Amino acid sequence: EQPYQALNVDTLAQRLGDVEEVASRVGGNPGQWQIREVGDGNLNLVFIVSGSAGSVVVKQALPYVRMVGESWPLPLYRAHFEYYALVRQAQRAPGIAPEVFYFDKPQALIVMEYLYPHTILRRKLISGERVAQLGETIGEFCARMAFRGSELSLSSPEKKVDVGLFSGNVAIPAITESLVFTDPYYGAEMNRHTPELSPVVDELRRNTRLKAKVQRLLMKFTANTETMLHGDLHSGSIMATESDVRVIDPEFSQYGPMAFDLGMAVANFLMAYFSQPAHRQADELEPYQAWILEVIEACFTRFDAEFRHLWQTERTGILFPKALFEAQGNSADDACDALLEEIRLDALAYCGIEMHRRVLSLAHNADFEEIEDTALRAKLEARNVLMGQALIMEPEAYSDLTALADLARAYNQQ
Ligand code: SR1
Ligand code: MG
Repeated sequence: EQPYQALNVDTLAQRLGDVEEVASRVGGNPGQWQIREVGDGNLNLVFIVSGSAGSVVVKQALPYVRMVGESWPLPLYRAHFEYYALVRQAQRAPGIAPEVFYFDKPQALIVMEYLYPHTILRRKLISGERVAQLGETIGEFCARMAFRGSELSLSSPEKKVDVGLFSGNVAIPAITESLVFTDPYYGAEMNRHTPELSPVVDELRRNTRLKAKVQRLLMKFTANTETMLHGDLHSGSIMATESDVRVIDPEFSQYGPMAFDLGMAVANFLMAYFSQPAHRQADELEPYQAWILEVIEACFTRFDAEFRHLWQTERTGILFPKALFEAQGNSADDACDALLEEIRLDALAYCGIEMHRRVLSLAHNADFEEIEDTALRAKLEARNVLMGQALIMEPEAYSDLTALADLARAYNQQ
């Protein structure tokens, strides 16, 4: 077994050229493969490798956080949790995650399907492109993963063994615990924000009730192992064409609350919404923002519909067993509705937290980051921060989807 070595465009063909699972898909002489490093994420190396038979993606973990450098070490073992997550996603929500062709644990690398002509959803939203069935696909994906990774579906031993397996992944959840849930709400060292946003940030950080609510949500996030999460379902973890939607990059996968992925995805749609005035001409702005609100509504609606469907057709786990409710002819539909309402409220609160961290903590979103006029950026970020705060403080007021869209429209006018 070779010791770990980070790949580069010069060494990749020699390292992977005789791996049958790779060579057969790329084809031809490895010496003639075209290799590009395309990683623009925060953590890893990503290569596209092309030959006479086709292309694959090679993703390799680095032993440190790429966006910060070697001063922030990060264990390579995260790659095998990403691999486990991809395998589970393929089973629980077929056709959405990229197919895995090869995994090398010591080298922390995964060779997988090259998605083409898909591009990163965030870039599409910034440039005003529409994607058919976007909200529906993401809502359905979240519902399938939430339901089928839980003890509503899995047997108790299977679920517990999997929770045990994923509990070995300690470094990655720690990033989310600090960067997402804690840093935005105080002057943490790695934080940054647009200077003109300071008055809004100061006010937010004085809100003790808000901070307490966020910490309660963090408690839920760390202690609740309801289901296997994607863990980082932002618009950079979604690739799409105008008619196909795929979810990539589950390296933040862990067991956690059912509402988390849904909330994070919706937050990223809302950030796309609030940043649009900087990216669209006046005549395109209103219809495009209206489309994003439709995506959010579709996402929540499809999540509920798919979850209800699975509740009725696939409830084989220890939770809400059919015999318990149906022996006397009762149905458990009310229990499902109550659970969905709880998930909706938590998703809205997690959504608010993700809206905050992307403008206040370390890892920002291009949606706002690429707005060069900092005064305009701060104005749009303020709308986003204030809506996020409302969602955390009072999710019950916005669980109705019309109220949620009205709230976004109201902040968009401020
Ligand atoms: C140090 S990692 C920063 C962020 O990048 C990842 O994509 C996650 O969103 C993480 O919070
Ligand atoms: Mg990522």
